[in-house]
Amino acid sequence: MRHAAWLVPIALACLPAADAPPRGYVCHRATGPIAIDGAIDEPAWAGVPWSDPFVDIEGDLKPRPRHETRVKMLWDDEHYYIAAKLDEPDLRGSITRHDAVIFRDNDFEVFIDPDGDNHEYVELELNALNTTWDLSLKVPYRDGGKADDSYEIAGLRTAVRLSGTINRPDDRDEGWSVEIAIPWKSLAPVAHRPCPPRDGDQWRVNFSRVQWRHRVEAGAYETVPGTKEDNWVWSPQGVVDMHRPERWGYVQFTKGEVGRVALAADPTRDARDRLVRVYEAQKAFKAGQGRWAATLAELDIRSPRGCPIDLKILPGGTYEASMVPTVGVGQSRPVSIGPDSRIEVGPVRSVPHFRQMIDP
Ligand SMILES: *[C@@H]1O[C@H](CO)[C@@H](O)[C@H](O)[C@H]1NC(C)=O
Ligand SMILES: CC(=O)N[C@H]1CO[C@H](CO)[C@@H](O)[C@@H]1O
Repeated sequence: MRHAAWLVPIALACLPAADAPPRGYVCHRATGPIAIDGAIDEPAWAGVPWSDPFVDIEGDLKPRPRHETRVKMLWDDEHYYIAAKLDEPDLRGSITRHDAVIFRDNDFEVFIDPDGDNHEYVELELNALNTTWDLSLKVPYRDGGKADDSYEIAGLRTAVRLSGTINRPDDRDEGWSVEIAIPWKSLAPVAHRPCPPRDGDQWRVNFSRVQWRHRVEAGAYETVPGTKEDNWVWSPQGVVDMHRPERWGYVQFTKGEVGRVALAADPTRDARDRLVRVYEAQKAFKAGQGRWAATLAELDIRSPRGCPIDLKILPGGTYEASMVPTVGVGQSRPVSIGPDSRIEVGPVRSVPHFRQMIDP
């Protein structure tokens, strides 16, 4: 029996998968100048909401972070501004060489994938000494990507303001704050979309804070040997891996006033979630069977009602999984993924006929 609802001649989104949505933030225009000095005290920041507090990278599976972290963002024609406030009773830092592996210290990290395709993204890490590491990746590590440390965010400005004393274990500190200005010009070559963004554009972004367990030896902080770092993040990844851009948050750039603009739901999100599952299942299947699965059944994945996932083995032995995330008459954009996890969103196309329902 077909449900009558499927005959309503309007576009219906497919039943979403159960994944928790990534975080979102509406990024407003700066209403005045921002001095990059680490103090988040300009009038332009005042009315701007803080993000949700950071959570463990694995999400609800893990306890809440010991110290709070939040970010704010703004933009203008020249820059993307990021401010962060990190509560921290024990300010410490040791790395002073630019482009060193900063997360060996406690740090703050920014990840930006402008076009949300999982490829070509930019990362910035800095510690409480304001030492930076900027890098870019063409492809995530999981797909064989390598960090390009020679990448420099041209014109980047960063500053750190300490509330307390650094590397002094005999007192209790309050924390550190960070201000960052990233020129749009520096991102334009990797953005593959308008940069600065247009009113309403959404970019995929995440923030992370690495925090090590420490002890005090001979009056100095040191990391407790054999301990792993904590990763506290804005948009939880579900696993200890920041390099899964599909789990990063949505930053929506707006020219509207604070409080008047709602975060728009990404109409491709459900398709993205489902296709990433196909990609992950294919990876596991290939590791076990030495070949890509040719059908969803082999992967034990079902299409959602009304929105078939199309899985094809391509000449050359790779695969493509794709989906048009709309049923009924309407406008939609086909979304696809392949073995390198790159997500492609095709041009808007109308969906003139009722799709045949796929009853699993
Ligand atoms: C931080 O580092 C940047 C770039 O190296 C420098 O221009 C800035 O003055 C530093 N300032 C503070 C306050 O951290
Ligand atoms: C937890 C995690 O994925 N951390 C990564 C942060 O980014 C650096 C640089 O790309 C990686 O080396 C870390 O593994």
